[in-house]
Amino acid sequence: MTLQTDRILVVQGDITRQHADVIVNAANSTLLGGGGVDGAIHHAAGPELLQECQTLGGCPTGQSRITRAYRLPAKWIVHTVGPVWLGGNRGEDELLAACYRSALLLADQHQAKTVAFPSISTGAYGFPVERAAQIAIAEIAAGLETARNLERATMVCFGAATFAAYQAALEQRWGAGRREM
Ligand code: AR6
Repeated sequence: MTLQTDRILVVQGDITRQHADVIVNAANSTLLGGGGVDGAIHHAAGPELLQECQTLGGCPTGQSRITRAYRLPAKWIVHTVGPVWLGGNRGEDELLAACYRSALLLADQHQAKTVAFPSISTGAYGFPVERAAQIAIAEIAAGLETARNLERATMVCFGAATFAAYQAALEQRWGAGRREM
């Protein structure tokens, strides 16, 4: 399933299978792996990814770091650290927006044309997915506008509920968009 405008695609699938110049990882501040999409990316990339991550010294919430992608069908992995949802009054919205901004900037600085995002913070970190989707789509749209190299971004949603939330956010921003099933 796909919903797309000219530069933003929302798909349902597994991000480790995406052929994009940059794949974004929803990491934690240690950058040393974990469960969810982080675990899937480390598993698919292979042990060299952890070795490189061990040299980075972690990453604060809202910021991003870049590594090679090893066995993934991508050139780079941008690891970003989403906020833990604490009720919505602890700067979570701004921190989540900062994740998308910093990830897009790093990808663009590395001459990426295409980038694939998972739904940052909406799994283990508990960020409400509808709210996260609005922030993600707004920041991706703004980031693509100012990018020098980036042409397209794909939101890769793991489940149907996540896909529906991002599809709704994209439709809300651009009307019906173009739907391809
Ligand atoms: N492809 C795309 N999306 C996926 C995949 C996949 N292969 N696997 C899971 N998701 P989460 P967070 C979705 O928990 O909330 C980790 O342990 C998942 O269904 O991976 O930012 C880190 O180390 C959900 O929609 O990330 C951190 O400690 C989305 O990815 C912590 O979890 C994000 O869920 C980060 O929590």
